Amino acid sequence: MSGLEEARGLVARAERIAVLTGAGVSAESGIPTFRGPGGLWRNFRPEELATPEAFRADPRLVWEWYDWRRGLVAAARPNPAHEALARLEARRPSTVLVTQNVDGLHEAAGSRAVELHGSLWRLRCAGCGDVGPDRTVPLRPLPPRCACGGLRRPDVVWFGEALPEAELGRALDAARACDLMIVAGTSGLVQPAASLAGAAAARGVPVVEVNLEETPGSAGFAVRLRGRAGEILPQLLG
Ligand code: BJW
Ligand code: ZN
Repeated sequence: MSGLEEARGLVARAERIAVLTGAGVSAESGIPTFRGPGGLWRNFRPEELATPEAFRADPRLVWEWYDWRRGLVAAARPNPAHEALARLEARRPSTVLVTQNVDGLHEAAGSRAVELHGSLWRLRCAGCGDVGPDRTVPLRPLPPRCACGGLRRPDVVWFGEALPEAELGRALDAARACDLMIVAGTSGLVQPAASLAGAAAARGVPVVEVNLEETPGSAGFAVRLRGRAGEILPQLLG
């Protein structure tokens, strides 16, 4: 039996599926992943830009990166991976889709994803904490300011910052309650998101990984499907 057939059997038998997605799921929409080829922007690594320290030191530089990414995403469309997951959710309402992505493409495909790392499309004032939607592309002037005079930042989770409590709670509940987990397009390097699949696997729950390559967690997963999420997920989920 091929890995794909085995995984399709797991999906057919599962009653509560949890899905964790990462940047690889949006790669086929033309959005660069963080690590690996194309993950660099002007020779900076994401770890050098996605931090509160980087924002304090040079808010304009950090905003130029986010403004560039907002432009890419605004011109992008959900791909067959997002669409297959949205169909799964519609067919099986017990499915919980958790994403590390901040691009909103799951939502654009019709999903109600739990956004663990926030959203590119909300701004938060670093001064007064006011949060609001903003889809302006390009955003000018950079960095944008709040009426209170404080700097606005993207409402995303940077390294060293806590994940939003409600979303993390829902993701942990899903990892504890699921009887199948699908992990797609994530390197599994960033915590605490990466630990969700390990937690499910430790309970004996089968984990199906969809990725172009091996990841540090691969060895503990029941089925490993190598290839593009936009090709594999539609075959896996029907
Ligand atoms: C395809 C494909 C195709 C490509 N088809 N596949 C425990 C141990 C060690 C460290 C820590 C720990 N706990 C916490 C930490 C520190 C840190 C961390 O994890 N560091 C590690 C790097 C070592 N974590 C944090 O700081 C987190 N905060 C925290 O824990 O706070 C604690 C706290 C509590 C209370 C008070 C205060 C603090 C926060 C992490 C935030 C991460 N933020 C970012 C940026 C978000 C905003 C933005 O987008 O700009 O999130 S970093 C970046 O990485 C982004 C992503 O969501 C995240 C994960 O990346 P992802 O999605 O996996 O992408 P890639 O590029 O890594 O991988 C793509 C994969 O796709 C690859 O495998 C490809 O092969 C594959 N692929 N094309 C299928 N077509
Ligand atoms: Zn403010």
